[in-house]
Amino acid sequence: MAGFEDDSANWVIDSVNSSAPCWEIGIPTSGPGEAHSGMNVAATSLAGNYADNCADVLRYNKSIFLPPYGDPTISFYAWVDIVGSGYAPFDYVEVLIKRDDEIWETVTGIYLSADTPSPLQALDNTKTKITKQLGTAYYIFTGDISALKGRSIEIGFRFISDASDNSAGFYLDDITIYN
Ligand SMILES: [Ca+2]
Ligand SMILES: [Ca+2]
Repeated sequence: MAGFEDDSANWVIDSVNSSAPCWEIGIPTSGPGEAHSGMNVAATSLAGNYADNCADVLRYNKSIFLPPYGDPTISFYAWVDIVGSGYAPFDYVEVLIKRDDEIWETVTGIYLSADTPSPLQALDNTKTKITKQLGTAYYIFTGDISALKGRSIEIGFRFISDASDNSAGFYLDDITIYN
C-alpha cells in the first residue's frame, strides 16, 4: 500500500510543534542508512537524531474501506531506536486509526512478528507504543484492526517526544493493510 516511493504525495504531516520537523519522507542517512525497500522511508529524522517536543501525525490522506469479513490487519516495517522504557515511555510512536468522522484512536495490540526479538524489546507494556531500541534491522509489526471491519478508516502514525534526550529514531516503510 505505501512504501514512500511514488506514493509519497499521499502522506500528510499534521504539524503540532513546528519548531522542527518530526516526520520527514525521503532517503535516510541516519539510523539504518537505507530503506526497507526502494529508496525512501518516512522517518522521525532522515539525518541525525529526532527533535524534542514532537507530537506530529504522519497521515495517509485517503480513506480506506475495510471489507466486512475476515480479520483486517495493518503491518509495517520499522527500524526503531527511541529513548524509552516499557512503562510510561518518554518518546514513542503510536499507530492511529480514525473511523468515519470520529476522533483518532490508538491501535491496541501491536505485535512484532514471531521470528523477531521479543516484543518487549520495542513495545511499552500496553502494546500500543513503539519505543526503546530494537537493534540494527527493520522488523515487521502488525496491529489487529478487525474491530473496524466494514468501515472506512484513515491511518496515521503519531510521534511523541519529550523535552530532552533523543536518539536515531523511527524509520517506517512498506505499510500494508490485508485481510
Ligand atoms: Ca520505501
Ligand atoms: Ca526525549
